[in-house]
Amino acid sequence: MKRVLTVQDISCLGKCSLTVALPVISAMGVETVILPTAVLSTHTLFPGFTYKDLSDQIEPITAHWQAQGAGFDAIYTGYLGTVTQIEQMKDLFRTFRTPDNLIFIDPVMADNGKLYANFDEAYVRANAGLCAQADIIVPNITEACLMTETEYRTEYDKTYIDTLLHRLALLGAKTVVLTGVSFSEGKTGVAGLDTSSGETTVYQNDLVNASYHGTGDLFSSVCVGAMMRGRTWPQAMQLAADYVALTIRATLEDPKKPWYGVNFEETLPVLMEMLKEETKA
Ligand code: PXL
Repeated sequence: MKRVLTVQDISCLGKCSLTVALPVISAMGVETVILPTAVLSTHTLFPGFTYKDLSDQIEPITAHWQAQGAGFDAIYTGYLGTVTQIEQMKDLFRTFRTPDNLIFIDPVMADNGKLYANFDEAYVRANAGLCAQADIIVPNITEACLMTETEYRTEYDKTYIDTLLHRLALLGAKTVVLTGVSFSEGKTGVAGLDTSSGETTVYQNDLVNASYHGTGDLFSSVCVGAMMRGRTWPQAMQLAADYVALTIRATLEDPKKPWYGVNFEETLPVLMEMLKEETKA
């Protein structure tokens, strides 16, 4: 069984970061080791959230793992709270990177043209620096614009996305995937660039007209899980995009849906079927 280390916060209530990554990657048949960077009462879209920084735990926890000879087939970082923690990730990569493992970075910090609470320009620059260390990065368009100092647009064409992908590639990751990319009305999806071949891959599915918190974390978790289960990155991003879309659809049908996240718990059995189907194909 493959083993993933995922590093992100615990938002106790809110269906995002570790409360998504741990159940989803585990359900995909991949051991999931967690390193919580902070404990929050809720994610930062709730007013008045509490925040306990766990930066001082990162070094002793990883030192203990090292002493136990632990290793990881992938390291997946998501929401990190501070510039200090971004710097700590560089040390963590130095310690646990091997010639074969996958460094997957989701530079979670912004959406819809805006930074999340508590983040600033220094945080953006630090995240851009961290992306240099990745095998694969999966920013949304807002995060990509911030890191590449590109004007954020809600209406764009293929040239704009192509330019963004190539600017992201200059940050240094091997594969760059942009999420939330729509090339026609009623569609949304992802666009990726493999920097070694120069090949671009686009995947579009039907747009579900609702925006939900935590769907980026769901997308990344499914991508990492699928890659650990032997999928290529284009196969993984396609599976993840399809699964996120069907989960948003299922959530919309729930009369008691929460405002703060999607009902992935309800659709995990479908994800299991999708994984089986792909294995047969
Ligand atoms: O889903 C991304 C995310 C993760 N963790 C925390 C957040 C957010 C987005 O706002 O606030 C604490």
